[in-house]
Amino acid sequence: MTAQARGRCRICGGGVEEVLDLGRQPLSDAFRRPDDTGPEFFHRLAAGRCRACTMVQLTSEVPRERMFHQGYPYRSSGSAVMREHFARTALGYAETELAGRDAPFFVEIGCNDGALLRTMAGAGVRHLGFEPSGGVAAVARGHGVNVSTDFFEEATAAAVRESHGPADVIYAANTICHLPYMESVLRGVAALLAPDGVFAFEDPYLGDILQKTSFDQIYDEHFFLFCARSVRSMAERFGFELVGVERLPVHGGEVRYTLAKAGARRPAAAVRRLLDWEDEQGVADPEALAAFASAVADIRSDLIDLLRMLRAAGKSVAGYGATAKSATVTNYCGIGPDLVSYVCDTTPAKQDRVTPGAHIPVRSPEFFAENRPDYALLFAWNHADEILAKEREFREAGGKWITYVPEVRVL
Ligand code: DWN
Ligand code: SAH
Ligand code: ZN
Repeated sequence: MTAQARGRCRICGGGVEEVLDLGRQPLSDAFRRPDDTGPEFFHRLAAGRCRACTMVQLTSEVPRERMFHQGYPYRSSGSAVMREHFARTALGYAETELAGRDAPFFVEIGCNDGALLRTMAGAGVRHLGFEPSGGVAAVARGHGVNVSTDFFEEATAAAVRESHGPADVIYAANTICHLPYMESVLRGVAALLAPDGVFAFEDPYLGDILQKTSFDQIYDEHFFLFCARSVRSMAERFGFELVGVERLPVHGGEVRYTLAKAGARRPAAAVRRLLDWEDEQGVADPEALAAFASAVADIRSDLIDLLRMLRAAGKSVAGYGATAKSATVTNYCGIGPDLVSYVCDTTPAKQDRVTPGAHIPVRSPEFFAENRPDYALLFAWNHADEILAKEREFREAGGKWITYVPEVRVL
């Protein structure tokens, strides 16, 4: 199985024009054993824009089983802020959409370790999570969450409609943008969703990505970069209507889109406001994307210059957070263990491995405490508040943080 180059939009079949080439990249979550000398999978990572529907998307596709499997390492519950965000999200639906319904049914696509559904389980709400990555699905089950390890798509969604009846809410966080086979997914949603139900999903927002030049939101798993305009067009194509949008501060800026079956609900005023704002800003315009691509190249040279200068001055640098995003940064910029000697991360399945492509060793936070570098490169910049608060001592002892979002800076 190799990556499939397409050149055609995965939503509407229109022509896709490449806007940013991020070069040869590994699978962003394929952390390797240090002694593994076997071949490593690489693909060419590039983003493009559909001339017809404006959807920004990767120009080639990695087979889903290569990314999402038993050993998929990412755990949603690794951040206290995200645990809180998901608990609040679950309670919000329990108190609004689900309240007053007879035996309501809540479905989550990509429930991972159950960060959100454990609250539903705890509240006794009928629920089901789809999670094909078996390792994290088992963690969710350990928290009392009902999980199917099928990939959500038309056939698997229809089967759940048969066995469980319609869903009142279908929710997904950081998952819908991972699914190139969108037609099948939205047919599945149409089959499973109750006539007056809602389908809501939160994903990194193109408007924020452009504003912050956060090009590391582009990697194999993130197939689409959504904005309100492209999501509205996608929704309408498959018999839905975009009825709600909400900007969220998590993961560097996301939008929660709410879709309903066409004609079932009145769109909130916020939808028009965000669409107008996107028009004013030119969020999905080719010019904005060209400016983004040139800002990305500037960040690469600034970051490499800084790291080389620090090495020449005899300073030590470690990475903080072995994120999927950091695979794009290290492999695009050519950052290896010579410039960043290790990366510290709390995830057990990443520790004592090396990062994809760049092969930087991953170590525990305890190792970081005992082997303090002069500088820490914040790969998990989206969790900056949480991390800087918990690592206050690093700074107090003279340690410095480096970030590259929205520009290369020493904090
Ligand atoms: O969309 C996706 C998002 C939700 O999660 C997936 N495709 C893959 C993954 O992307 P990521 O790896 O870039 O996500 P995070 O949440 O930025 O990853 C943070 C990493 O940093 C994790 O490996 C955990 C680690 N971490 C840490 O070591 N100490 C995180 C925090 C908050 C910490 O204090
Ligand atoms: N919702 C979590 C996890 C996001 S990572 C959070 O926001 O933190 C994306 C998750 O989607 C992974 O756990 C992956 O295994 C899962 N996934 C990928 N394809 C899927 C599909 N077709 N159906 C359901 N889950 C899927
Ligand atoms: Zn299109």
